[in-house]
Amino acid sequence: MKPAFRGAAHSERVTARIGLWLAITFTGCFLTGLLSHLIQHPPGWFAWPSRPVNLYRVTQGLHALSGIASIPLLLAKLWSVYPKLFARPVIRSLPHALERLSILVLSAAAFFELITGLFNVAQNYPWNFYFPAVHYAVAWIAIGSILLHIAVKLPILRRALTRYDATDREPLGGGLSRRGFLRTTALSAGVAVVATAGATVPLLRNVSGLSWRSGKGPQGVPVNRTAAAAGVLAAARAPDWWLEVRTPAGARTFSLADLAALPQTTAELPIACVEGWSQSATWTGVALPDLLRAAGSEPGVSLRVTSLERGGLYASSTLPGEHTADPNTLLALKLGGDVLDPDHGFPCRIIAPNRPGVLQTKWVSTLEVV
Ligand SMILES: Nc1nc2c(c(=O)[nH]1)N[C@H]1C(S)=C(S)[C@@H](COP(=O)(O)O)O[C@H]1N2
Ligand SMILES: [Mo]
Repeated sequence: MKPAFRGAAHSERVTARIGLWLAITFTGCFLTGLLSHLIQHPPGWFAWPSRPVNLYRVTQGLHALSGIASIPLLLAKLWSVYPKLFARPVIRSLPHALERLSILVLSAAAFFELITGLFNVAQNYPWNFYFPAVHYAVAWIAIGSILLHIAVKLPILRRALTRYDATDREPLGGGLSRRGFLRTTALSAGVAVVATAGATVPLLRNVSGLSWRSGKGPQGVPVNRTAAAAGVLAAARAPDWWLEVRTPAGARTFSLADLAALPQTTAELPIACVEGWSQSATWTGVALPDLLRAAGSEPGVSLRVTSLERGGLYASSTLPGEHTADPNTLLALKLGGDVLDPDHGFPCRIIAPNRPGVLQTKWVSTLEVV
């Protein structure tokens, strides 16, 4: 046998330990991803509260960071078992063949999820399929094959994780002990997380070399899609812009001056992008309950929000009753005390507590009770 294959990395005990860590990060990533999916495509039985204000910010931050931590862990796990992947004969029996096939599916699905997620976080959209739909579908394949894999490996897991073994500390072929390899793996995962966490954890902003766009952008807040890219600059600046609010009581229109004349509410609220970055800011505008009353409706109704933007994936959203009843859900006119920058949604944009960024519709033109 080649000496490298006897190295510390390739013992059953190391594989099982890293497997356990991966199971934890993957499960966390799956559950937070599932939650994000439910919030964006809520089935009838599902309701997402508007408080605590920062809850989605935390769950989606965990989604991106547990995914990032999983990348070095998955690579270490594959390195740990890779001699086995080249064992001969390739197929020993039918169960053995099925097990190998399931590992192939598992690795492919896991890599697909981590890599597409990473590209999405980096805001590169090199694909021509609709990322969230595919990322969501493959997540079920990944989690299903992981559960199957754990069930098959349970006897090995029990053996490898429960028994104390003094040789874990001894240097093996390659000079590293099993413990040493595990420590290096954990450290890589930790560095990957700290290097990117500044995108959502304010305290880490200055140490996260790789954190993508925190604090950058007009008015100190990152921009996801600019007014120019959305093709709304002219319509947003049109002097005869008005907002239309359609309720069962009829349609009412509000000019920018009408909106400014309504009671104004100021709230500290985050934009929490599905990509994992988030940032709090001070927003001022008309609280949705006030606006609904001014338009002749009661708060607590579902509202369809439509943007001036034509045809973008995020050009409209639905605000559920929990949010239209919340006095901190704003049709924002100001950011940090100044009129909204066109890139942040001038003349007005939705900013609601505890919501994914994709649903914080910018350049609003119509609100309709549904
Ligand atoms: N009309 C419209 N609204 C939109 C978007 C968009 O592309 N079009 N992007 C959304 C996304 S994905 C995010 S994260 C937030 C970002 O808001 P910001 O650019 O003001 O930071 O706006 C949301 N509102
Ligand atoms: Mo976003």
